[in-house]
Amino acid sequence: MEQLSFDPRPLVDVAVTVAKEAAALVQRARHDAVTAQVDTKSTETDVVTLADRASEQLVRDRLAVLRPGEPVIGEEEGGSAAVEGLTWVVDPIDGTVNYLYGYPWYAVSIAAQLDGVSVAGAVVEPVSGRVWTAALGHGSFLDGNRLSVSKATRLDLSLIGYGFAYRPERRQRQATTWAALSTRVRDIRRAGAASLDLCAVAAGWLDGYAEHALGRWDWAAGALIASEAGATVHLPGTDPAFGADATVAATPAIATALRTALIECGFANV
Ligand code: LIP
Repeated sequence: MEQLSFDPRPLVDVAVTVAKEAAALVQRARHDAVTAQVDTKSTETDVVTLADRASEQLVRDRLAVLRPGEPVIGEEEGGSAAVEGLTWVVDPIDGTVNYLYGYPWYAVSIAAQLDGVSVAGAVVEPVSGRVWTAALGHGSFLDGNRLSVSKATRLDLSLIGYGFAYRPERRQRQATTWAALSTRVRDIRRAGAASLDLCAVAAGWLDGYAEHALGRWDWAAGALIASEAGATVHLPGTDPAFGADATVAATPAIATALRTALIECGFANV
């Protein structure tokens, strides 16, 4: 993308304001949301809670006031597939299974994209209150502190985040890659919230991360936060060698080695 003709930082302020409100709702609603009927999506294990829907509605309502007329794509209600112009991309709870269990790695993720490219984003964790942000060309931050990726230089000493799709047949293939990769790195983490896994790369809590089949809402804010912290990031559809729908982020010094290892471990074929 060419240089932006506007300052994207005010969009970050909007994303933070709305994501904090949604995160507060998500946390208040947790007991009722997980004891009430939980619906399922692609499989019986792919859940959506009342709080996912309430959080997305809150975000849509608030954006309609703060940024009237701008389209919103959200995980639960969908939205225009067109991504031209300025569009808000919302995951009302990323890590819904973690939320269901009270495992604290979940977040509200809101990004602004221009013509499909993330220009501003916020990821807010309801449990810890951590606020991760980035604006294109202006760096990324955790609670206002500038982020920078890890200094890892060796893949065999790197900690790599990974993820699984919900469908068992695809998960089986992903597990094969996981097993092969596990012998070539320090260790692998599957923490269950893609937006936060990407933030973890930004903070140097992970040296790299790879997953297939994310929705746009899963990566829109986190991938910007990772790349603004210095990560090498491949978004779905940008590297055919990874297959059609892979998201990969890594600290630059291990990015080539991770790419090679993923390909050799069959990542492209999952
Ligand atoms: C989830 C991700 C998770 C990934 C799942 C799913 P949800 O998002 O963040 O890490 O592995 O496939 O997409 O459904 O909790 O918003």
